[in-house]
Amino acid sequence: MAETYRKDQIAQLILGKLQRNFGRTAEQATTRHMCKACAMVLRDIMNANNIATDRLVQLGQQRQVHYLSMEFLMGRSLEKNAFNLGVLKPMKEAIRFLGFDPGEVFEAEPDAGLGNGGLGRLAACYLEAMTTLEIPATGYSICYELGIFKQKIVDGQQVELADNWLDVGDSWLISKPDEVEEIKFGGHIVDHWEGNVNRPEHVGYTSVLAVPRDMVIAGYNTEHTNVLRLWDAKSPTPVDMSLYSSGEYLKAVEQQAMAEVIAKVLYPDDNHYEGKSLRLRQQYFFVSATIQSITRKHRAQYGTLRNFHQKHVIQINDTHPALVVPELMRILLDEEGYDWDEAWSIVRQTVAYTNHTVLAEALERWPQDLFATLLPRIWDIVREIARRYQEELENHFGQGDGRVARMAIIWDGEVRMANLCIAACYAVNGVSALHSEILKHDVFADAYRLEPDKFKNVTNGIDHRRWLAEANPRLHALVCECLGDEGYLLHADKLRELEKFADDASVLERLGKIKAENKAEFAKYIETESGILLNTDAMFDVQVKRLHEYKRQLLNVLHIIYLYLHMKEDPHFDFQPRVFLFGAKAAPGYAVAKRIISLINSVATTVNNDPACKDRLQVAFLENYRVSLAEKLMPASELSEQISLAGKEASGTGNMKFMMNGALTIGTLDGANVEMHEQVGDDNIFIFGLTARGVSKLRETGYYASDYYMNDPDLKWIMKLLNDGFADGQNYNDLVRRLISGDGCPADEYMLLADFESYKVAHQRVSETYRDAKKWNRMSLINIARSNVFSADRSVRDYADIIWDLPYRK
Ligand code: 26Q
Repeated sequence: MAETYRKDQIAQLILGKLQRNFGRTAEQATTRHMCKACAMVLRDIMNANNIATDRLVQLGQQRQVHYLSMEFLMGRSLEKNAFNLGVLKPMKEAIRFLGFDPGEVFEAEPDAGLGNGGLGRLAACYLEAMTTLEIPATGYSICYELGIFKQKIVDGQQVELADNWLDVGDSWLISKPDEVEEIKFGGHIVDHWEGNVNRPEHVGYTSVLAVPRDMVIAGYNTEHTNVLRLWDAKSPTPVDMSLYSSGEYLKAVEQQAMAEVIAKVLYPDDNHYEGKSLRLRQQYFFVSATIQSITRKHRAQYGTLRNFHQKHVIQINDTHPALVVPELMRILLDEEGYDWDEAWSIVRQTVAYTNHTVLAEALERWPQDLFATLLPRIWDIVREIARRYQEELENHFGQGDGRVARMAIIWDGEVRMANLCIAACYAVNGVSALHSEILKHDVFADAYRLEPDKFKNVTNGIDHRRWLAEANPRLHALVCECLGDEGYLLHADKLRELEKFADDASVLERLGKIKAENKAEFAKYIETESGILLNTDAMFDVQVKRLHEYKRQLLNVLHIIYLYLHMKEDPHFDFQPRVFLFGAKAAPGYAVAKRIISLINSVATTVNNDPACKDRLQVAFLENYRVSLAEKLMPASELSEQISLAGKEASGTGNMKFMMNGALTIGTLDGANVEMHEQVGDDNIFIFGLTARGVSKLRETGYYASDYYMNDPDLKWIMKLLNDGFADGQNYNDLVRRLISGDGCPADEYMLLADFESYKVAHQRVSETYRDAKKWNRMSLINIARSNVFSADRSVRDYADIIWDLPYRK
């Protein structure tokens, strides 16, 4: 770093911000003022770095990455940016010097919750890693006024509250009104033929303006910066009564309404597609603004778009930004006047697609009528892409072949976004080894046979600076002491050297002590926030993630009920004390998921108030699980529940955060769990349940959940309690029906009953192991040491090597 700051300099800068922006001295300032002032100080430093970075990238004419995602789940930035800029220590001292507590100032920052879960958090980790690796990259998304809802639990049920993050969060943003783009919706296309060249004209459309609000991203120990460009929606015309007679008045009202609603709120559906017109408008809005902005800058620098693919790679985060394909075509055809083949060739060398899910209900299939009405020119282009692709497929496979129908881009009145991406992108990747294999041999098997080289794997990773060094300072200190320096921050592979201490009794003891201290700190936080007293002598057994049936929180609950029933019946039931912690948001429209939240709370009420469970069994539902809560929880966790039905979880990234913080995993061979298992071996992880292949076979031969129920007295006992109801008077016979008889759909779709026995046995192994603290800590250390491969730096290097063909900092 060229410039470092001392405490007194930072204090001066903060005082200046307080005075100029809020007209206050430090004595008059609130914690919130202080938080905003600190953010502004760092933003100035980063802006200066950003101007320098921009100049260098332009001069070097380097190839750039554009990472398009409907979600960036950034969380908080103040402590993170200070850490990366190397000013955390002096900034904390300055805050203290000005009479504030740094911890309280950091807590005053709201999470930037511009995402649902895994896919959004991944984008945030990758932006950090790309910056640290000095790759010229820009993230693009929407500046949602309301991020993911805040969750409250009232009488055991989820209630959603609006998340107004911008109040403090906008201290990080800088508006660039001069870089505004115009986005056109609706209307229709008039063809103008010049000889045999068509010049389509878009008429009668409604405009929305896209205004950039840029968030500068700091990398660790580098002056390189990148930008997250969040597009805000504005109306182009003020509503003016004097326009009434000209017929322009209604148009203006329409434009204003259209503009105001587009950037209003993030759709809270995770892994679930709903064909809402507003969602499609959001997608086109941010994609069109982004492509216009990139091509405008490119044209200004090079005077042509003919070399566009040599200077840019566009990575799309699932199919949500798939409209880049027809939008880039539109610009090359209609604005540059290129012919179809040249335009198509540029697009095909520029765009790469990452798939994040194999769940059928998450695949985007837009009704073609909606498409045609909302985006008439884009619809024309997609139709032509689809027509040519289909012709190609028919030439290859023959007409009427089932494969042509399966691979079609437009079929049965719907536009299939995944097929559009497969046709147009030069690379398609899955997010874990298992998931990438499933894409090749199952979901996209036809396309794989056609173009096998297009299919790649890049296993997900996490920002280990945030999730280890910053979130778990005690563990960070121990790691640095063992390794001799902080080198692992830039070279995660150095974590492997920790293994030299696998049999060092004093290191193992300290590891145990750190976990105990982190548990105590977390328990204190929960007590202040919610009044719940956690038993810190018991093992912290944690499942935190979005609530989804395939993730099987319900399997965890069935097992807890099993423990409870046995403990009540037999006071001598041999049992290792546990605290079961849950955290999960349910999509507001996902009724079954909400029922499962309610069940967890009913079980918690029952168990926690039963004297038979005192000091042995406790259940807690943590309200409003989010990035900043995860940062407190991961360091305190001992057992990580990763229990999805094999083949369903594309990767998982929470699993990696737990591992890096020394929790042991109980899990199925799903997603990245498979690679975690490969890293640590059978002895250092608790694997149970069906494999992905086993699941397929069982489905083929016929899966009968009721057989498992009939043959297992424990399952019968558990279901009886669910039917009879809990201490709070709630019963869950709807969930029982879903498991045993199906309730209109196949019974137990996610095969909980098939995996129950094996899960129970794995938990017994967990308990036995936990009794031997030294053994447990040794396993924990091995997990930490071998978590190096799950650093986002490794993932980003993989993207750079395999897909982007770009150099990076060594
Ligand atoms: C699509 C259309 C309309 C409305 C919403 C959506 C939508 C929104 C979010 C569809 C899917 C998502 C989110 C998917 C997601 O988070 N997938 C997760 O991605 C992680 C990062 O790769 C993986 O680790 C997880 O396994 C995967 O579930």
